[in-house]
Amino acid sequence: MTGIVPAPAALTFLEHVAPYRLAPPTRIVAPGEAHPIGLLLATELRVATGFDIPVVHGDAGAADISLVLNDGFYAVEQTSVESYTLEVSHAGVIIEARATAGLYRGTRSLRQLLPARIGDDDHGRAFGDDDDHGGASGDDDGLAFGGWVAPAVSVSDAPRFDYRGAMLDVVRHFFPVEDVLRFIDALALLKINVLHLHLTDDQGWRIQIDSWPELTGIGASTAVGGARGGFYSKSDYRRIVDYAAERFLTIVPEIDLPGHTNAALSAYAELNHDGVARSPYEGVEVGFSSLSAAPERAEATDQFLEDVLREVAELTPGPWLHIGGDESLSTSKADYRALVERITTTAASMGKTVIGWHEIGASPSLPADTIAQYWSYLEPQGDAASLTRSVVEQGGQVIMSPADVAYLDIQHVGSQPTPHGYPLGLDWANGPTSLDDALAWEPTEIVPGIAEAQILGVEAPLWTETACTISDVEFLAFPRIAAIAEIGWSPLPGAEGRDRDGFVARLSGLGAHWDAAGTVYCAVDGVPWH
Ligand code: TNX
Repeated sequence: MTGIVPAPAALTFLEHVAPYRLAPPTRIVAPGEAHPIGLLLATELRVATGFDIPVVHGDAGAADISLVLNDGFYAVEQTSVESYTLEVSHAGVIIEARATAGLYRGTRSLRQLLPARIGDDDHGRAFGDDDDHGGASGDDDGLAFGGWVAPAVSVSDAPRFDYRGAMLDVVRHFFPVEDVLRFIDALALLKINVLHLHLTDDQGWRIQIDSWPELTGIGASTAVGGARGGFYSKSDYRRIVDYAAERFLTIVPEIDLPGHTNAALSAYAELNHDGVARSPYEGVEVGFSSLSAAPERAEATDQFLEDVLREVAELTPGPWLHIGGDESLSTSKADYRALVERITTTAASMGKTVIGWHEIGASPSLPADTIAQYWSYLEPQGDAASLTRSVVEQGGQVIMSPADVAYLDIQHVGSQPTPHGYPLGLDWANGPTSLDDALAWEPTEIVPGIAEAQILGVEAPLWTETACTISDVEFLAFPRIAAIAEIGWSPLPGAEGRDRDGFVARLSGLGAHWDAAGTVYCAVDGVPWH
């Protein structure tokens, strides 16, 4: 079925209106600030169609795709910069928004309304003699399969939450820049607007820091199980940030502190409480490493925090800096509080809003606007709820990542053994996690006392202890991340609950897009995949 994931706030199929047909002399009309988005869309549409699709500044003509920026425009009476309307008919396509972010989101909806093969960049596979794929650039002028047709629709759309994230752990296994860019494209199709990169942990340090060169010199060489290490140079990292920004995603860098720091502790002896450098670590245990709160280490530790957080903030045009704070199980409570205060104060002094895993609520002196990332279960475990509330009571907000439904690294239900011989993923967090689990939760119903206004958004983290390649990452992420995107973007469900059947039907259409784009996904039961 043709449809859009995540479900738009309002969508009407115009049954009595003829569909849109993308064919020469279609142009993209994108004046002013809309122009880069027009260029990006044209680049995508040219690949599979082979059409020229010029991008022009002037006025829209018949059958053009028109991107209209309009300051005074509000879709569905929302103020979000991501809101947009999309009108598709035989007369052309008009995407209108008050900001460039909204225009870009509108192009993602258009992509999903067009035939899936619009995302196929592999001409050899798609346009060879394989009948199933018959194609655009053969002797049939590209229309043998019915053409590049999109149904006539009227969409008026805006997100429910401002923050809709995915997290990729690039430490336990390292993923080169090209892999990350590929992942960003797949996230953008789902209107995900944040990619949180977990850049440091016990097993590796993945971001160049000029003033502490051994962080990568020594700390980047390892990964889980002896896999190849690696790190992003500053120019690598800027490429990721820029590529994401063009697609209206913000990169949130995470430097995990004060625990999960064995890689730093192996690179610099002076950060250790006993002044002795730790050995590199390639296992998957957590909770054994910590920065030192001892007075004799204060000078080195404070310099480290200042330099690292400054250099990372300088690479970060976005508003957020994630300082970790999770599972500091070998840090005493008093030391944890003291260290988190120093870490968050330093991060905030870089002009950034601090994000930390919900444990940071143990600190009573968090900077204004600090954000807790909740990672306990739908049924909060231990003191997770009170720690999260503590952050909110100090004036902060919450990102919801309940591990039993939003963690992408947990095994899929019924997933088949992989070529590695084991089902991918971990099995804690009440796993395996089904697609229904990922869809059937409501962010406001988890932590008592935390309501819509205190929730910045949702995020689906993907830890990579078992994910060795980007195909493994994609297999774990898709399709469950589409459910998280739906929760983050689509309107609060009414009394009858979320439209599960509609989601499944739309997801089956999206699967065809993933097939065409070569995005790996787990063909979970219960979805009529093509
Ligand atoms: C817990 S959840 C962690 C990570 C692990 C993950 C495995 C959280 C904030 N920390 O260090 O990779 O479990 O699922």
